[in-house]
Amino acid sequence: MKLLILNGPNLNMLGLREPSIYGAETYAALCEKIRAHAKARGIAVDLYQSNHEGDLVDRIQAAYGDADGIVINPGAYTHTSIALLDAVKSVSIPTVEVHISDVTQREEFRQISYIRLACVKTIMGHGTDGYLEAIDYLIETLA
Ligand code: CA2
Repeated sequence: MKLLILNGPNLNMLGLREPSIYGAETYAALCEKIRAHAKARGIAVDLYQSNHEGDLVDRIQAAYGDADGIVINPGAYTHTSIALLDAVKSVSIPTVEVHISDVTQREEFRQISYIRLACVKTIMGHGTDGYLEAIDYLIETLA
């Protein structure tokens, strides 16, 4: 089984600013945590982060026929991007939406999620452990 782990804009800045919202773990440490978890579960993971919407669309399309599931934290594109929604719909790969923070407790503009319309599950407010929960959920449901 192979999962694609996608992160959107500014998630490469994790741990460097706003630790009260997003925690102190860096993006590199998050990647290591995900790789170790995947190894322990006996699955393969591809990790990709981009600050550019089109790059994320390209990476989702490239997963077609390659990845069995997608874990995506689209960052701020969660709240704006119909292009990412359409990309996930177009590949028909089971996709879990992850947010480090609990966006339901934040600003009004974070209350809409376009990507959610194409996702089989949303995990939010569990910090970076949410990525591992999303991986476990996909392993269970795809098995
Ligand atoms: O809670 C999440 O995971 C978010 O997807 C993070 C996004 C935000 O726009 C979403 O509403 C919720 C922000 C990405 C990270 O931005 C940083 C900003 C400052 C320092 C570190 C990361």
